[in-house]
Amino acid sequence: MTGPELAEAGRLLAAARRPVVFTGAGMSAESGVPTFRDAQTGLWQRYDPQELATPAAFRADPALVWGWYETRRRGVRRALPNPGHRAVAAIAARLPETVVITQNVDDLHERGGVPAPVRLHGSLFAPRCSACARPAPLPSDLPPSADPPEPHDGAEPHGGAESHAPEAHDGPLDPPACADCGAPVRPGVVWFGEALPSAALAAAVEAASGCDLLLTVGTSALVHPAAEIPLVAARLGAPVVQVNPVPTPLDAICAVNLRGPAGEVLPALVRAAWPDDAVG
Ligand code: BV8
Ligand code: ZN
Repeated sequence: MTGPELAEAGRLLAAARRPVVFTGAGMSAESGVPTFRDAQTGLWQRYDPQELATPAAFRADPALVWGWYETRRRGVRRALPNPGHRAVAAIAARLPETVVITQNVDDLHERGGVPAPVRLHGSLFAPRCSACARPAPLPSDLPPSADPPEPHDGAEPHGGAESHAPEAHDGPLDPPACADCGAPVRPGVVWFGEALPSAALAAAVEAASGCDLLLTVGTSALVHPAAEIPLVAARLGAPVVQVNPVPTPLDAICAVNLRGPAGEVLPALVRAAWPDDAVG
């Protein structure tokens, strides 16, 4: 990616001191993690993610919902951060006041070099009791028979049964019982209809209110209140730069819209801002 938009976005990034990087599912698409818009695979294609990701669905069929999250968690475990994740880490390394805010429940920002992103919607790696909220251990990842997993480097998922061990578990799975009260363990994510973690939401609003640039990457900006974070920054006069292959409701508030995949655009943006600091 080249051109005047990239040069302008590079200029804004180079001038920034307190940037916010706000990410959605598109950030991890090139790592092989399906976005919410992407069609589900296998058994799950029968279900709407927004229906499965609810307290009601878990109450109605805990094994179905737990199985879905276990399939997603195993998929993420096989995924690797892509050059976009590494470029975000490079921005944070160069500008220590950078705040990374994510809607994603994968751990690819951390594995990509951003130790503590603000997690608005929780994590696939923090199960807890659905009754007493006691943190629960992560289930062991591999059934005794499975071959060791092959790392997934952002290319399209490999073919062949053994590299798809998650599929072997692709289905309903009874959630473990809480060691304290025996209630079913649930994934540590925020479901539709549930409040966001107040500390994370407060940290996100504070960062967006004080930033001098907001970079929004790979989000359709349809889920609230997360989708309001870029609006907070724009309302307070910070330039907003969007990275997304397609237009979104945020286009109108953006100083620059970079139309392309995060894994290609973000490294190019870092090079445009700091030519002497090539990444990826
Ligand atoms: C709540 C965790 C109340 C679980 C998630 C105001 C208006 C309208 C509706 C509401 C409103 N306020 C509240 C609501 C209801 C609801 C909501 O927003 N509904 C929407 C659907 C209309 N919000 C809630 O329920 C929230 N809770 O309001 O509680 C309350 C308050 C107080 C007290 C009690 C209760 C909770 C919302 C959080 C739900 N949990 N995730 C899980 O993951 O299973 S949301 C989940 O979906 C993700 O975390 C993310 O936020 C969202 C998906 O959006 P994106 O990340 O943007 O991904 P998407 O697939 O949509 O788009 C991908 C984009 O990437 C695309 O634009 C694509 O073009 C682009 N792309 C693709 N490839 C690439 C790329 N970009 C760059 N590079 C690429 N390679
Ligand atoms: Zn419990």
